[in-house]
Amino acid sequence: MLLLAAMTYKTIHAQSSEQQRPQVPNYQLPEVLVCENGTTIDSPEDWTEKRRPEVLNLVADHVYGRMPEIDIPATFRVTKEWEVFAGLATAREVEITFGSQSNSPTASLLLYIPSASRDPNKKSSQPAPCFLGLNFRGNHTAQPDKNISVTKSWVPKRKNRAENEQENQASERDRGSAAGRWPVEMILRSGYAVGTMYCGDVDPDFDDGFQNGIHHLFRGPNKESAGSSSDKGKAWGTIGAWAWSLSRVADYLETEPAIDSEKLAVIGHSRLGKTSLWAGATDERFKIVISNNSGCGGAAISRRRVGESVKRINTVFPHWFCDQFTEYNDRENELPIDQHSLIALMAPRAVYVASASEDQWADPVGEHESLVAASPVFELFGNEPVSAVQPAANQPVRFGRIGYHMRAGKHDITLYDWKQYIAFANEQFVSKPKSK
Ligand code: GTR
Repeated sequence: MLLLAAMTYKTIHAQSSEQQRPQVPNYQLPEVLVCENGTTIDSPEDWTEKRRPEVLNLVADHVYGRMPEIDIPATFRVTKEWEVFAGLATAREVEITFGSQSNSPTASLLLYIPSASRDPNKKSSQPAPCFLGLNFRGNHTAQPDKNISVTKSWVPKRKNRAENEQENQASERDRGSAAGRWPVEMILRSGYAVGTMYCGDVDPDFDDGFQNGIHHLFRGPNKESAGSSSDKGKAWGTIGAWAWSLSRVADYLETEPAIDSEKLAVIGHSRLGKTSLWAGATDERFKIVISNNSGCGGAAISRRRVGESVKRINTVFPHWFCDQFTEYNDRENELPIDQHSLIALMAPRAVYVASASEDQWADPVGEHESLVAASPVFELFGNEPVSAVQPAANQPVRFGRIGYHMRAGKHDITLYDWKQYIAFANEQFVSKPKSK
């Protein structure tokens, strides 16, 4: 099923941008500031204490699934360290072991730390703020650097594989293939650390009934809090597992003195943009949350049914969300929340959503609308309102803690996108605009 999805993906994106705009059904978004008991929230305190926990639970129960309440510890081991870009930074590989069983899964974090942030001779050296995001096919795809280990985990098949390559195994051939998506040197020169980890090290991206990846750690007679037995429809899916792993990386970053763990920005593209949003919602240590072309089940309003629909995503990717989400196939209006509710969970931290003009599959209008609809929550904290007018392509806009742009072009994350994220992070982290 996944292979089919991968093969048809490009075609779908291209077709949907050529097709006529589909009719958007009539819909009304659930009121983000109205509590389940009908009271309207009008103070930051009431949002934080009363409404936010409700919204978080609703988004978990109806979209991504509940994260297990069991505390599975992660342990960290630096396995490799080397200099990159003529001493500009240190690259480091950290093996993260989830749990303490003999078959505990491990993932490899690739972390770049600017040398300026760890120079023992410079009294002035400051810990660096850090971008963190998962990648699609292994850390070795992020840079053409022979030192980066090639993942041994399952990877999606590539079209036109060489004959001697094993199916679903990463190979040298892919080294640096995603370097355009990870402009590491530019990020470092801007004064940021950057970390990435392969999502498939945590949970392979196919529907296997959660037999592999980290899910099995949460099973067993005394481990029902994964929701697997008592409340099956609400058990977490793969996006939940990926988001959980980003929090374990944040645990590690908190132990690293060269990283400023008060300045973590979580970022992701497409399915991993859905993941960064859910990670930002569930873990408030992420002070900036960035969604790049995340679309359906990410930043886009589900009720609009433009591009990818809830039914389509649940059918092609049955493992991403909780089973309860399938209840809304063709019945989006019955969702007690919509994706603007997810965006609202970031307040009063900073959130940036980006679309691409030719990516109608991810519904740029719906991605923008979720910011507009979440704005009243940020406004409670003194943020300026988000304009309802969608900006033209390549016209980034900022409204205090909220940023948006629609890049001209296709579904992707590019240098242009990263430049906007860095400019936004500079504003949020360096000049630190204060909320009321
Ligand atoms: C597509 C899927 C999208 C998006 C994308 C990606 O096939 O329909 O929701 O997540 O994959 O992750 O590249």
